[in-house]
Amino acid sequence: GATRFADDAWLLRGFALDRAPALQVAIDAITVQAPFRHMETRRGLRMSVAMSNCGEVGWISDRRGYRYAPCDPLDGRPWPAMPPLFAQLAAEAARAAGFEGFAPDACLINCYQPDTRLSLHQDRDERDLDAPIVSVSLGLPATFVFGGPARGDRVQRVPLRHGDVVAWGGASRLFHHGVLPLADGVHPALGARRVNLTFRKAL
Ligand code: MD3
Ligand code: FE
Repeated sequence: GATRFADDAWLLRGFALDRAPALQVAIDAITVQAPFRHMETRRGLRMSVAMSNCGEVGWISDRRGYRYAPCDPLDGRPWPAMPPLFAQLAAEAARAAGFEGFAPDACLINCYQPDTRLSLHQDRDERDLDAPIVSVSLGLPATFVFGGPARGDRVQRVPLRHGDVVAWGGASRLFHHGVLPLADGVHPALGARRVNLTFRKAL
């Protein structure tokens, strides 16, 4: 079932579990074309999360800042297409959380290794802030931190495991969030890493 952990923020425990092997095959195919890489921030810091994308546009960061781009900057080719399996899962999860008609055009693929973290931030580079965001966790467990509209708001910690799906919309869409440093471990299917798919309507 779906658990609400904030206004318009829903945790769907194990929602993607039966599709995890197929998702993994698709992720492997995408990251042969568009390998995981550590992007640079505007300030020149290397992000500890390694990233790739599929879909019409992909999220990128470099010395010019953050944005969505139609092509992979590593080779100038379009990002791999979003597999129907991905788009279907994202739409189903959004519907289960009460967001009807979600059609993502971008999927950011984040790869965490032990010690990798994602510091508290907001996602505000998307044109349509009314569309929800859906995220799928695979591999090692992580602690998701979820705050509020202001950076200093108190945070809740949500443990995310292999196969969990979270959907955010409405009020919580612009809330601050992050991921605590990944603990050491080896996942039976994915090895020593966590892979997170984040589905967005960016255009
Ligand atoms: C909550 N990724 O890529 S899940 C990100 O686990 C990101 O890799 C995390 O935050 C991860 O930007 C968290 C996805 C997520 C994405 C957007 C959100 C959670 C969100 C926007 C608002 C609230
Ligand atoms: Fe985010």
